[in-house]
Formats: sequence, C-alpha cells, structure tokens
Amino acid sequence: MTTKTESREHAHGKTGMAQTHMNYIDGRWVKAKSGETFASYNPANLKDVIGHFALSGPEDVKAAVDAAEKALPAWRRTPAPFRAELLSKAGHLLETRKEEIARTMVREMGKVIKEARGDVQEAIDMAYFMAGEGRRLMGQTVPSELPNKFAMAIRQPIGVVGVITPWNFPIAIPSWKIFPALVAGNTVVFKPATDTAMCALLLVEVLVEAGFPPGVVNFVTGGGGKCGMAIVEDPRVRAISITGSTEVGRQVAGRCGELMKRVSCELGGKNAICVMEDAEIDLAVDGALWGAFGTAGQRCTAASRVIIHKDRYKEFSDKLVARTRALKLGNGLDADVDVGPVVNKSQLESINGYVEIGKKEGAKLLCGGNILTDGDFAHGCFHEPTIFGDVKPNMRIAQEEIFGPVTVLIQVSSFEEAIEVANGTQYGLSLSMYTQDVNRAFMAMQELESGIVYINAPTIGAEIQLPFGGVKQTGNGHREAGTTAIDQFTEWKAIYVDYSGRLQKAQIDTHGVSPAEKE
Ligand code: UN1
Repeated sequence: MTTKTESREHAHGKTGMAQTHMNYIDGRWVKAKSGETFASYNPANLKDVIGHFALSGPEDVKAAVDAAEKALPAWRRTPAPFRAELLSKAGHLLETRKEEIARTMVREMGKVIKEARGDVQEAIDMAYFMAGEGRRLMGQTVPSELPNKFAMAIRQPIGVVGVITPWNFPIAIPSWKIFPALVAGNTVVFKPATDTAMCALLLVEVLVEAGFPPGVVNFVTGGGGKCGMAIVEDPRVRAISITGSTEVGRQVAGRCGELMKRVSCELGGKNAICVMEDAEIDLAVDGALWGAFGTAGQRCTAASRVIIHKDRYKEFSDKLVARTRALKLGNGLDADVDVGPVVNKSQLESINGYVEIGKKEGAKLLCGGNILTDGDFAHGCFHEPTIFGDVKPNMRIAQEEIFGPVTVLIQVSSFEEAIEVANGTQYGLSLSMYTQDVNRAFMAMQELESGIVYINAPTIGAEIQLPFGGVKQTGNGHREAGTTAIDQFTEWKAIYVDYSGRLQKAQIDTHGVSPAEKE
C-alpha cells in the first residue's frame, strides 16, 4: 500500500511552475498511458496554473477497472463495520486537512473560503454518517406465509461502480457517492471534473492514507468523452453515479439503459423561492440573496427564480437589488468577499449569453449584467450578480439552468399561481415557500413538485442525513445522501430458509388447498 508521503513523491513532478499529478490505480500513482496531461487553472486569475493532470483514455480506464475488479472479492467480504472504520479515518483526516483542502478549492474553482470549508465539512459529515451505516446496512425480515420458514432480504454490493462528479462541490459530491459505495462493499473508479482535478486528488490522498486497500479506490482524470464514457462503456462497471448537466446525464443514462447498467443521475435544476404576501420580507430577502448568489449561483440547488406576490413585489425587489449591489466580488480567499469568480471562461460566456437572452426577451435588468474586466478582475472569470425583473414564467431565463449569479423575479397574484409557476419547468430539485400561514406551508409541502422543499428557508443548504435529488428532468429516480444513498449502491437479495424438513409450496399449500385436505 502506498503511504501519503510516497504518494506525494510519486504524484508530483514538475511542468514549468505547476506540478504534474498522476492517476491512482491499483494502489499506485501512474501516468496516463498516452503520457499526455491537461491543466487546471485558478478562475480568479487564469495565469495561475493549479497543476497538470493525467489526460486519461480508455486504456487507463481499463487498468482502473481491472484493479477494481481484482480488489472486489476481498473487499466485499470485508465486514462492513471494518469498511466503515476506514471511512471514519477518512473523516478524521479530512478534518485535519480541512483548511488546506478548502484553500485549494478556492484557488481551483473560486467559491469563497467559508463555503469551501462548508464543502469539506459536508464530506466530513458524510464520512461519519456512512461509517455509521457500516453497522446498519438495514435489510428486511418479514413473516413467511408458510410455517417453519424464514424470509429476509439483505443488501449486497453491486460490484465495480463508476463515479463521475462535477466541479461545483468538488469534495462534497464525490463523498456523497464514494463513501456509501465503499461502505456497502463496492470498489470504485472515480473520475472528477477536469476543472477540479486537484481537489479530487486531495480527496484520493485522504482515502489512501485512511488505508483503503489497493484497487478499492481508483482515480482517473480526463475529459468526459474519452475517460468518462470509457467507464460507462466497460461491461465490468455495474453501476454509474453521475452528477452533471441534464444533457450529459441523458447521454450517460441512455447508454447505461442499453447496457442494462444501473445509473443514478443528479442533474439540472431551475429552483425557485416563492414569497407570499404574508411572508417576512427581510427574511425572504436574506434567503434569496444567499440562494441566488451563494457559490456564485453555481449550485444545482441555486435559487435562479424568485416568485413574488404582486402586493410585496416592489418592496421585495428594491430590497434584494440594494443588497445585491452591496455584495463584494473578488478572490474567495479574501475573508470579506461575498461572491467569487465563476469556474471558467466558457461558463462565464454562457452566463453572459443568458444575460443577453434575457434582455432580448424583454426582461428588465435590475442590476449587474456584466463581465468584469478591470484591475484585479482582468485575468479572472468574474460576473456581476445579476437580477432580472418583470420576468414571464415562460422566458428562457426563467426556464433554463444558467448556473451562475443570475436570478429572475416573477410576479404572481395568488398562492395557487405561485405553486403553478414554481412547478412550471422541466426540473424539480429544490423549491421553497416563504409564508407565515401554516396551512399554506403544508399545502406547499404537498404540492411543490421537487425532491427537496424548504419552508421559510432558501433552496440551498441540504443536509447530508436526508435524501438529496430531484424529480422530472433533474434525475432518474435515485437519491443521494441519507440512508437512501445505500440503495444506489446495493442489490437486494431475497433469502428463504425452510426449516420444516419437507417440501412446502408457496401460493399453493396455503391457498390452493382446503384446510381439510391439508390434514
Ligand atoms: C449541488 O448544487 O450540486 O444543498 C449540491 C446544497 C448543498 C449541496 C448542493 N448542500 O445547496
């Protein structure tokens, strides 16, 4: 097994100023077969190269799956409480390295330092929560319809699982997938987003140091097309868990469907905060500000729509605009910065493209709208927090996921209309209702079409002990986090033990025969 010190020596070579890092396969740090690399950049200053990483393709993926397959028999037979102990160690190591990892995250993808710490904390929480699952992994026991017969269902690992993760929660989201997969006895091939390969590498270092045996966790870096799809295509990979855009999710899920492979997708969102006429407006403004512009709007759960009752629209929008104008943009390592850069140039352009679309659609730009290019912003990917008013529910900016610091305000005349507009997109991840009326609150819990509902709180900030995921085009019916995460990574096995000593026929001996005949 490779220790952390060795891994650092193996993993780091020099290319110019930044270091070159490798894949981790079968307990060893190895280069991509092609020898090629790609770079990851600081979005606050694109001249700052975070590192170079292995540009992996199908051959590298094959080696990773070979290793995962080889490690599987011993790992699946390792008692779950022991598997869980290693996760506890990983949780502890993440705590020890929390600040270092958080700072790397800010540098690599731009979120502000407080949020980066929160991202690592989410993985720490997940490590301890899933470690607890190692002593549960609940099955079912049920009465048999026949005498002297025992009936139960147990969970078993699926096998080798592929984990494909995005850049917006570079430590938390991999932990939501890798930790339950491991505690349930699967082996893993992990491919992170290229934009956050460094963060992912730090997570892998933690797992290596925690003592997971060689081949149990394998790490390959590279693009979705050559590297990610090679994981999807390999018949030995029995399940895929992916978080990404609905477009990519559809491709992956389609292919997995053909291959009869389990796939769980966590995809786009067009989340909304509803603000009713009886809401506490300052509380709702606080929530909208955090929900829309936290992580520069780059959360699947971001509040990219705010639906406001017409009686409070002006008051709400004036307050939100004033608060938004006061947000400080900058490098997320500065403690007083509220909003960092967006992840890369192409995302910056796509966000600004939506601002142009909004203007053309006739929405009213209330604040923001620009890419910042002056002074400290010159070499980064900074977009002003942006609010559109007078938005109609069917406009593209109210229907499509922008994934940036842009939110839209929509006026409605009633509670019923608010629910209808909130539900009126193809997505269904997170919806929120601000009201003081308990009946309306319960009605909202019942009627909002989303995997997550908040009352008097914004659309972001899900906790790891409850299911996370969405309905409609947000996903394909699976949930991450909570005990439900275990469902993604286990197969049910139903077991019947007949200790009657004679042949008993289910459905026949109890129903096909009269009690007299039975005698
Ligand atoms: C995501 O945006 O993909 O609920 C994840 C939240 C975070 C996770 C967001 N705990 O906002």
